[in-house]
Amino acid sequence: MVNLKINGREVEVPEGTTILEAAKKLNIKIPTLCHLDLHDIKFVNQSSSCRICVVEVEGKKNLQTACSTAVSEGMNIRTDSRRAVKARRTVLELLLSNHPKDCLVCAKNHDCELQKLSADLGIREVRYEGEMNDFPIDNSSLSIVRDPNKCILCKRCETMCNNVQTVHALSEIGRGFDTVIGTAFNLPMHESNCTFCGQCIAVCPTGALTEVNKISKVWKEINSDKVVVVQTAPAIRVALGEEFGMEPGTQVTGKMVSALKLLGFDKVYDTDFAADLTIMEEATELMHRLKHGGRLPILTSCCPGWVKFIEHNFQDMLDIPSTCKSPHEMFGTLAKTYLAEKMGHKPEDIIVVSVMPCVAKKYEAARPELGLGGTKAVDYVLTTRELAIMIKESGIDFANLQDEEFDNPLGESSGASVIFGATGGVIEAALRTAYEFMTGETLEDVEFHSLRGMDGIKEASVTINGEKINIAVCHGLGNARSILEKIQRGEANYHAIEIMACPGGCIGGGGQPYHHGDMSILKKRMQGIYNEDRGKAIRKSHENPMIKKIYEEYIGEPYGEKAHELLHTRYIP
Ligand code: HC1
Ligand code: SF4
Repeated sequence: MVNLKINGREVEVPEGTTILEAAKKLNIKIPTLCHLDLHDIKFVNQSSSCRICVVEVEGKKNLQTACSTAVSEGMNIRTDSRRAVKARRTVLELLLSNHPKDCLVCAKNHDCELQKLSADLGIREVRYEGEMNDFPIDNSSLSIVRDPNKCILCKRCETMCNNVQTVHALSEIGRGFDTVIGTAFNLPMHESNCTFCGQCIAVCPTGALTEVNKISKVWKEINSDKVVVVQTAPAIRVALGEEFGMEPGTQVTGKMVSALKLLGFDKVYDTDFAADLTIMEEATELMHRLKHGGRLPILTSCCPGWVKFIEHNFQDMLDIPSTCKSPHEMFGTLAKTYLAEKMGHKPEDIIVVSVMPCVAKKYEAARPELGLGGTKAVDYVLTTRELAIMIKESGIDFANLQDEEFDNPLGESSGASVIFGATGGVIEAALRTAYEFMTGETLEDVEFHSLRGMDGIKEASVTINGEKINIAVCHGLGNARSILEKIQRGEANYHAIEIMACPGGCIGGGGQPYHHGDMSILKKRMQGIYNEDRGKAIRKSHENPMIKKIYEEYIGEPYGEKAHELLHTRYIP
């Protein structure tokens, strides 16, 4: 252990602790911008590039960065000396001198850490006026807008993309004043190897990385003659409340439905219904592969960031993901076929809007192989944050709304579909159904706790009909890479693997309310998801009466001919 003094107070901490961490123990807050420690997923951005956290250390001529300087025995530190505070303010003013000051109209207004720090440090003027960068804005992709002029070179996105996701889409380019964080050869995002997972957006402290905004397009459709139907993903119902001051994990499903009806959507449906459908197809596909010696392991295919990752990086393995479309795409397909027929509309008269916790879904919706002839199955994707803006813009008092129910027939769902939103949930939901399909027996205990939680890779075995089925779950693309490499080396013996691009699964998606590095928020959302499952009368996808009905009325057999035509897809090397 190491003993030291901070601001005159003594503290004892383990060797290797940084000054920043030691100060936290004394409830002394040292401001940071570049630093981010998401220890639950072993992500630390310690680039020490912003220099905001400088402190005075007795005996050292220069100020030291608290985030990257380890404590030593007998250290005497002042975080609050005039010299340290003045230096911090100067660093901030220099950052602001080359920052577009369009906070009022910036997508990160109220969520920007640079803006908050300026307020916290009482900055009222920027004393330095000088040259400003004038980089082009990259809005080439369907998911992400990159504005290098707002980048403060903190490198959080670079660490997230390279170290956590192992995609290596972003890195520092150029020198000095002209430095930008960009793609290889500074290519537009849509020409790069970016998977559009959006995790760089989730950790960007400013408005340098944001989602492509579709709000005005959706308003236009709502106010047109078209029938505009909306579907909501499992993970948004435990996070949307945060935008209205509620605790993370609060279940706002009923209020969300009310709000969507007040916004003017003609019908409000649930992606969870389609998640149940996905389970019917995926569980049957697994059984088919087991019975007919098909290629194993089967990989879940509902996460578009993950699908893009495997398409880019493991082209020899494109025959192992399940061929199931993602639930919101299945929903879009059924909305423009089954529902259109039922409602007596032409497919082109129906507009499908998906509200998702994800920015990759925006890109996924435009994939041509997921379309229906000339029309897209899903026309627009909004993130949880965009929906919150629409609700605020309309003056809806969200917190005090009465609960309302989803419309039917595509609005009823089981608890199995809700847990899709948390890492491990898709495979847990599939097991609930596969077990009963394969054994013909009732699965009494539907909760598979070994598949839950924030561990990067989770494993479990389930014995079904005397056969041991080995399952793995991973979240975060770096974990996906290591498991796929294990399969390539022939060292893995799994039958089924769930893979989600975002740490935590969809609850931690790039379109969710910003967590600002507080991982307890993800855990609370996860808890909210499991609570919602526990509160459902039906907790197995195949027991959802609306699912039974749609197979009887329209689709026929799970994994049958019509199911293939409507609900399955292919992957593109
Ligand atoms: Fe997800 Fe899915 S769970 S991918 O994470 O399979 O986005 O919430 O909607 O489609 O159901 C996201 C969440 C979501 C799909 C489902
Ligand atoms: Fe990297 Fe994901 Fe951001 Fe693309 S969206 S740059 S893959 S972190």
